[in-house]
Amino acid sequence: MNFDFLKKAEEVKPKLTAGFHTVTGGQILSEKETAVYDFRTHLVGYPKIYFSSIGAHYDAPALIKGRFCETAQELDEDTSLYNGWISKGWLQEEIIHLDELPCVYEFKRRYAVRYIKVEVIATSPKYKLKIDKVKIKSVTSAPEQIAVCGKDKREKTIDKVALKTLSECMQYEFEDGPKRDMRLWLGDLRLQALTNYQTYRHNDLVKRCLYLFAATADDEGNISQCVFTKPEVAPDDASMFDYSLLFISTLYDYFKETGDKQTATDLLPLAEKQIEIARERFNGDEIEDCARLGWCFLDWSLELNKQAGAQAVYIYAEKTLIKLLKEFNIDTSDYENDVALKSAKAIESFYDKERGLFVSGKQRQISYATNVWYVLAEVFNAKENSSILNRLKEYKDAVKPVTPYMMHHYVQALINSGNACDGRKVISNYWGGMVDRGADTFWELFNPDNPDESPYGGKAVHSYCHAWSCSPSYFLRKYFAEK
Ligand code: RAM
Repeated sequence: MNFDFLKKAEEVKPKLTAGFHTVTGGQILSEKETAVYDFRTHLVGYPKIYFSSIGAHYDAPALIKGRFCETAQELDEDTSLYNGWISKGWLQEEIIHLDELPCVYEFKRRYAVRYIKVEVIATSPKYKLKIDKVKIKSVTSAPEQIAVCGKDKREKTIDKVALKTLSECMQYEFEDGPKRDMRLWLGDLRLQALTNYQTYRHNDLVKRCLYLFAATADDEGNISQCVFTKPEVAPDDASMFDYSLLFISTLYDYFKETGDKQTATDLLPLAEKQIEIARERFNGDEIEDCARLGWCFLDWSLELNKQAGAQAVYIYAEKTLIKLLKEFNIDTSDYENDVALKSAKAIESFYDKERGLFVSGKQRQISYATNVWYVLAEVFNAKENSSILNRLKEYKDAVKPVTPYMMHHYVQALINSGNACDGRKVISNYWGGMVDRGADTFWELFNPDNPDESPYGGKAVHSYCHAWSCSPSYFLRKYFAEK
């Protein structure tokens, strides 16, 4: 642990501000009956329920199940059927005893919630349970809400939902999702930071997160994929090829936004280290093809081959490192030679001339993820990149994005290659598709072609307020603001 960096992270730890929300009750419930309380918007915070009894003096504890749902669809889900590989521990539900009535039951856990469903498992024949009211104390480190933007009602709604998504994920760190995993992930941070610069401008929170990743890098300089902060700051024991490299871009973006030379100087050596570490995954100038789930992220599609895309992220990150080093007048010739070699090899190994698309792995798989990252890496010029994206759209068997994270990169690739109008349409169709389905905040996963898709083996653990989906607010302000 680098304690100097940890100290710098803690120095800018934010304070949370609280909001108070109440839904009035009055429902009288017998065994097996349920009541649902709707807070009319998504909240992150601590619920409490005011209970009393009706009838004779209570002669047995009441046994209650509370369920906390981010969306209306979740209310009808049978969570007992969930058997996926992500822990059931993330299910937002609790069974509690009420030994004394009346009482105010305060839930200890922080919940991401719009609806609270209360189910009475047991009372006794002598009494019924009354729910008088339900309250939530919400928390965030986002400053005051800011004005929405957009050219029409649909865009304004998308922006409002995106702003809400970001502010709900702004806690002591930029969390990936307040339901799950409630912690700092690098890929999510990068998009949150970009959106933050256009909106809340809570730049110290980005600084804190950069230092948390730097503080927890191991002795070789490996940056972890995510950082825990409770009970104390600690790295996850795994890294992902692309996320570690994107530390460089996150630092570069932060520096360009703030001009904070001290932070950039502190963290530059670690940024360089990410390229050095990533180079170990190359045979000559070609990246290895690894089968291990999670070695490189790109997207949550389980069929996605990551080989070619990983090389594109490497080129993208190395080019960003060159820009960062140039800001400090540091020699970049080694990196420039390397970028040229890796780009040439990528074209030789992964570019299918007949199809005019990049392919990945032994199966020569064509995907959005691979091609989008080559567009972002600017291995070809904008005109050719634009043609690649057009051909990709026509290629019906291409592996499609399943997360707003990948869709962010698709929109950025469209904008960078001169197709901003198409990018804007994607925002309207894709993020708007979630709004059409009732989203108060944007989701972790959304595949309009297969809404039930889950890489986790079940939707019960899905997060419906997920950091990496906040970037419409970045695009709408940075590229489409009405001037
Ligand atoms: C999910 C997390 C996070 C993401 C990783 C790769 O489980 O929620 O958002 O960055 O996967």
